[in-house]
Amino acid sequence: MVVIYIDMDYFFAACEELRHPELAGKPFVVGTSPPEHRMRGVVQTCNYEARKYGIHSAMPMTEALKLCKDLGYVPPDDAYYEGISAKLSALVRSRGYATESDSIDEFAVDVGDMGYPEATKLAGSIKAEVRSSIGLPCTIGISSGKTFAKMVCDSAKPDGLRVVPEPELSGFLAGKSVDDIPGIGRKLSEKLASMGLDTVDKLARASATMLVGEFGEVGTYMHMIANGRETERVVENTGALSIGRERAVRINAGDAVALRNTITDLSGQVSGEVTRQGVLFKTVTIKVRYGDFTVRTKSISLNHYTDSAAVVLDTAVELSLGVDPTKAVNKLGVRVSSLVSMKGQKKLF
Ligand code: TTP
Ligand code: MG
Repeated sequence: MVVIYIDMDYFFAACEELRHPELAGKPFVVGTSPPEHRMRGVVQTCNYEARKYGIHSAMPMTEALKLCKDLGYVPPDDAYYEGISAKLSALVRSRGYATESDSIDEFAVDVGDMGYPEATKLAGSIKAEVRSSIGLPCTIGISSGKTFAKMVCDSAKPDGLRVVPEPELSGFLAGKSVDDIPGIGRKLSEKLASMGLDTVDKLARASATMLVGEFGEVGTYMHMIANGRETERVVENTGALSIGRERAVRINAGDAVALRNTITDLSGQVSGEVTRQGVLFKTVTIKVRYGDFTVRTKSISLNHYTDSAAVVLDTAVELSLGVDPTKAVNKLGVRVSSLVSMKGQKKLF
């Protein structure tokens, strides 16, 4: 199986440069902006000029400013980024291959048993079209599975196109550190380092039984990846980015306890999936279907991305206060949307 993995470069910031060309070439960030004071916010992303100063996503704005005194700042405009993401999605999907997108700026395309030369040509034409018709740079990795193609893509940033065919995979992996494996975040890589496993090479030679004993399912995943065996498939989806859970119920909306219990359960399930997929969300929605089958949805959009389970629950509970207490309810749903992926945190190992 050959997978083409596309990840946009400094996406939100690149979108801003597209409509404000005067921003290009100078370091700037796109960051959350609490109404009281924007400098209390967090960096969402920054251009590569700002990265030279060590600035990165999720860094507090105050820290970023210490690293670069002349740092430019642009508030986020999610509707604009989502519009561009939808165009990208249509462009990538128009090629007709099974495509998975779990984040606003990333696409995994399963081209089946297409040979590497042909896949490289296809990737080159996608990259050129993203540049010519949307105006943005992206990086593309090609390899023998979704996780490997993503790692190849990460290694080729920015504005790169790199192919690592299966026979070269072990050489590619051997030079990597464990936190280059998608899903291995800081905590896990620190734990692995304390066990003497700081490189993919060492991880590959570690005992699978020991890794499973220590880390469960995650141990299997990292041992397989370290040994060049793919564990993840491309799961075709529409690119509609949300995570939701619904349940048929029979409650009287006046029964606040029953309503809250169901909302709590559903919120917990949604948060579990948010953690598993390693995404951040910005919008929480509840859906209520009343006994007469009328459906009502209500949403709250936060002013920042988060993966907090408490935020899902509190927002869903707040939204549920608007449920008509005189009616019966026969279905409830909780959903989060406006997703972005949190690099290195997938599955929160
Ligand atoms: P990424 O693809 O992780 O980052 P990027 O596209 O900005 O940079 P690159 O891929 O070249 O390294 O995330 C895509 C967008 O998601 C990013 O532009 C902004 C948003 N985002 C956040 O808002 N908060 C975060 O913590 C992260 C990681 C991303
Ligand atoms: Mg990106």
